[in-house]
Amino acid sequence: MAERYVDADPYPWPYNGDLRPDNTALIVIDMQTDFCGPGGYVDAMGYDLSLTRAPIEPIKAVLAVLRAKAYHIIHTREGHRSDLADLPENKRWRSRRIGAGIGDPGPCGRILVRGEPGWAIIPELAPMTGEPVIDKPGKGSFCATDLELILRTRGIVNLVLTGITTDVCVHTTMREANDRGFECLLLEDCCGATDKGNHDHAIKMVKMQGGVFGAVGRSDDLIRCIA
Ligand code: C5J
Repeated sequence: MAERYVDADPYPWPYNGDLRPDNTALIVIDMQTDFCGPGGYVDAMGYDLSLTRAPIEPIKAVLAVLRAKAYHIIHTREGHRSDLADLPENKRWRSRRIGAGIGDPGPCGRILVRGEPGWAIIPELAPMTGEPVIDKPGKGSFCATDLELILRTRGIVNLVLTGITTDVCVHTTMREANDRGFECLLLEDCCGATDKGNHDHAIKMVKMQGGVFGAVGRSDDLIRCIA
């Protein structure tokens, strides 16, 4: 096997140099209108949309290259059943407290409800035919989903994480994946948070203890490595 590494921090990624299209997946997390579009959940909470929109172009560039090289591509969406049977009462209560009640009507339909316009992945990053889309009721992509089964079935061991938000759904997914033995790379310019400080600290946390959850890289370094 010819070893291949992405220039990353705190170590060249993946740890063993075994980076191939068939054992590696790009995960695009929650690039939905509710998290980065006008009238969605994040907008209703009053956060700066430019922060969660910042990764759109870098993700688009990575998607184009990884699709062309036949890497696995997987998308996720956070959302709930229309009867809200999978929405914990405390999650709903907290969201209402900040003026963006999950399940309540808004300019993009019912907030974070499956099938509503706000819940859809933004057109710029729309999944292509054959790319799995994981619907998740929580922050982590492994909780109450078939993501792990799909990854194991396909022999995927390396995960490249992108999407929003860095400190919530991306971080929770990275931690879940790391504990399951997946080798994770977070692309820092392909993520965004509702607060710049939280984004920066979430990135820093990954790099502690020799890479406690994996490594952090940038889209151009990944593209250079695999192009
Ligand atoms: C949040 C997410 N922040 N996709 N969801 O509630 O990070």
